[in-house]
Amino acid sequence: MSDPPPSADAIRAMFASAISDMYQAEAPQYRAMKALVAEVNGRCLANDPQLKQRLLESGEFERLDVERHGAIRVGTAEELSTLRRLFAIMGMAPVGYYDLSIAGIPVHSTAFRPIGESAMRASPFRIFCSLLRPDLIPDAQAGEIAAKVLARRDIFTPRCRRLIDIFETRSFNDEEAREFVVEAGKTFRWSGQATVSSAIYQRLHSTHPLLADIVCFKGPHINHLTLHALDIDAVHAAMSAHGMNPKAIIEGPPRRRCPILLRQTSFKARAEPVEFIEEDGRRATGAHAARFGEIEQRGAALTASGRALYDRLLAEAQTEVALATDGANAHAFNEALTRRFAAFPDDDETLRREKLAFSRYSPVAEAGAGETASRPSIDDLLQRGALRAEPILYEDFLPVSAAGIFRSNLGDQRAEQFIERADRRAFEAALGAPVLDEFALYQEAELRSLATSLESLGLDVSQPFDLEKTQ
Ligand code: OOG
Ligand code: NI
Repeated sequence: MSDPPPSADAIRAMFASAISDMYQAEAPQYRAMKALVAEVNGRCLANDPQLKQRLLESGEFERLDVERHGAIRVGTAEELSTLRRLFAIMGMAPVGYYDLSIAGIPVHSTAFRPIGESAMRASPFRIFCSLLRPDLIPDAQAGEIAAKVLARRDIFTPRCRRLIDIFETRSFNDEEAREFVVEAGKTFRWSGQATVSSAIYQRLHSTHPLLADIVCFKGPHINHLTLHALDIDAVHAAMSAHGMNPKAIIEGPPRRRCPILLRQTSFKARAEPVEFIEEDGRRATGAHAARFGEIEQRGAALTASGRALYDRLLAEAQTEVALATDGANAHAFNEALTRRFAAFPDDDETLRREKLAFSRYSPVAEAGAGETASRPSIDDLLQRGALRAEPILYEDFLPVSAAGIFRSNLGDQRAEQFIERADRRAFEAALGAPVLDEFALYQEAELRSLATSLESLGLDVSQPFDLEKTQ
């Protein structure tokens, strides 16, 4: 009898760990940040025994120092669609379409991520993946140079391509899975060796810094990894003292009692030495800033109406205080943000009842359903203690936040040009598949948890429960 093939979850966990080791070796500042996050997380746990208990129960405790995501940027449709096939091997599907043109950044993106609670528990690693949009490059000649340089490279090793082909006909054995992790990892490593001359680099960099980062190197190096901070404000505040240059603000909602969506911040990318190959074959040294480290803290997934409220309040805060590119007025911005978000309910029960956030329901066995002469409502069951609701965690990203992360790490000092030009169809054509709708995933998870709960309480769910009436 042969062993069962390694699961997608197991391959993803192996890959995440290999990428973490690789990036820590490549970027010492990231390693230092990882130590700082561990120290602050340790302090949070020591100060709050209940928090530790909750993390132990949810299985989160053991994976606390495991990276939540990383990010890469690619140049062509072929690179993106091959990545889709590569990530599929690790159970990572493209979820969401992010339009970064809203902030004058010439890419659009998706997140390759595991689907479902148990996969997320097994290994929460995601890759935020952006594709260059030549149509948003204002300088046609620079666009042509970029296309020519990109056409010359293959970001995958021949063996990696072969393994992807094999996987599409049958599953891997253990040895192939291990080999795949090594070969796939090579696509994402850093090489200080540019593939172009300093003149071409300068030409592309002055058109847009992102263009140089995407085009001038052998492949889509990891540009950051992201750790889970139990207290993101505390880590952010401690960064400077530990020799890191933090972003001025934490992107996302303000600090709240009941966290929603995603808060994230980073230390800024530092220039590192690179070597160019000049036209005459000589080497020239230069510098390139692209790689940084990020922390995140997640909260409840919002429904479409919750999200609309979030987007509105954030836009209002941004209108009230336009954040300076150097972040000098961060304090005023944070105050405006907090003021605006006072309008966002800050307790789980209101978020649930007003359908601003998605909930996961679970039955309380001891309570039972009680006498159920008439069909009880969800609210009845919750009140009676037969049913429990907790927020579903947001597992995706936020375009405005992502744009803020991009901008502060590109050294992009230009004023934002708002030219909203989403093109999801072009992105999906390049990807070779539709992206999944994150709202539909959360909705499904909510409904499934409710159906399972009602069933285990012995309530009749053969007819669909009237959600409108009962919530
Ligand atoms: C990606 C920035 C977006 C996030 O966490 O929102 C991102 C990039 O800089 O390539 O990773
Ligand atoms: Ni990120």
